[in-house]
Amino acid sequence: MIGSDVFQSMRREVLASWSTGDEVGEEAFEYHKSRGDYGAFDQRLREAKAGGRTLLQPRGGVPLVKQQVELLQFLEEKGMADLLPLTVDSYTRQNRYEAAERHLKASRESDSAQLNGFPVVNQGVERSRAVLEAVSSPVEIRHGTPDARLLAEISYAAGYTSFEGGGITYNLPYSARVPLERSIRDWQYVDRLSGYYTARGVVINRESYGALTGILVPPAIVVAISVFEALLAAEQGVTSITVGYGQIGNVIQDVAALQVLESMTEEYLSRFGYDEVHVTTAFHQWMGPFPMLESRALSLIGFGTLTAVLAGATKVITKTPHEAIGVPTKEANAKGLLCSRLMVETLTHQQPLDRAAVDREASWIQLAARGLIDRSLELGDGDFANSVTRAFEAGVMDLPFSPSEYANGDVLPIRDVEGAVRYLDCGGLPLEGEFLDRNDSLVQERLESESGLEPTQLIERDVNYFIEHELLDESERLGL
Ligand code: 8ZB
Repeated sequence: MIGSDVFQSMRREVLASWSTGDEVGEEAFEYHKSRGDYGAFDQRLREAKAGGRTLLQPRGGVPLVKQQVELLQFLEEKGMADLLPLTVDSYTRQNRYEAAERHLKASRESDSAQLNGFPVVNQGVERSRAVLEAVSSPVEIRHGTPDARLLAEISYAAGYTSFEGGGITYNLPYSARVPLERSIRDWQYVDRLSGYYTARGVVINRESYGALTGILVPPAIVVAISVFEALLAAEQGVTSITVGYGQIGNVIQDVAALQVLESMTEEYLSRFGYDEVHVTTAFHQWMGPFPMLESRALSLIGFGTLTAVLAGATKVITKTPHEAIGVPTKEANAKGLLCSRLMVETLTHQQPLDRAAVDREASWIQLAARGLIDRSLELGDGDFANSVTRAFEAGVMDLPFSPSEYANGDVLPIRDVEGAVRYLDCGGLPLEGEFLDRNDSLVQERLESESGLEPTQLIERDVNYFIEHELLDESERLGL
């Protein structure tokens, strides 16, 4: 854990990096207590998990307070969201506060959205509080920021008690040239800050962005990365951790993956003595290319929720029928929520799956993930941050389709005939023996089933899994 003196001197530096940093101080704790919020987000997650219920959470962010309030109230009242988001704009994610300021000003002058999210740092503590105070559900800060130190400071001071991201999952899918070593260090600060609030009675929920690059990420890779982000967070005093997973589209594999994600995160936390950490799961509806056609988009949204409920996910991050187009209107956003809600209402407490098939798939994922994690731990000489940086350097950990220089990108995923993700090439991942034998025969079966196509064409088809139909049928793009 970062030592107390070092941490306090780091804080002074971070808070001095933009004017609104001045608004952060001791008063923050008084504020949380005055609202009676000692970790409302964590509380809601705990209740859901204990009751075997799956919560629904949309994304959503616009630059101005008034519109952000309208959006969140709409999602809460009309969309019946259980948990709310505050999605932060892209300039803030890049620490470009001057650019965010210009566009915030332009948004105010034109009374329209000139940013793709709410610029928490520029808006500062008071205005960020006004958003939180206008709704009754807990709100999470969602973004995609390799260096989120100041963003976390302003967010926690403003009263928010859940914060997405991590040193691996908010770097590798988002940045080309940010060294892992640096993003991990900056996120250790965020986790330390979260632990500091937690120790003072305000539990901060930290969510890892397990959807990663969004498409065809082999489950074992998601599990290994999530376990390390959980360990890194726990090491800094975080006690509420949500691990995430992005839908692949094969129900058995998705259910197995989410269950392994949860159980292995708990297992490794406990192995290193972090028994007090409470683990919950987030299931992301399909993060890849989305249908343009509303009927197909809603079907895919429902399919994702169905899978999440069968998997026992604590929450689902919902998509909208505008996904293929851009930032959704509040009405489209509510449609995604209501479409999802039907699945939650209907399927909770049903278990129509072939349990033996789920367990078989789960044990393969576990075997592979364990190989990645244990080999990485060996490389780190007892330091989790070193484990991760060295593992990615060596290719023992890897991420397909990452824009980052710090992931080799040697792993090539491909679907098997049932749509589950396998390895066409497993790069430097330490996978061997029966795991590879089974993998290779499933891949071979797929290659033979579509023998007219090159492997790269098959992968392209796998990425476009849910829009293939539209690519073929021109009429569907006409908005029918
Ligand atoms: C990596 C996350 C991407 C997803 C959505 C995208 C996509 C981004 C906003 C938003 C609602 C926003 N997203 N910014 N959704 N409001 N300001 O995050 O559409 O689904």
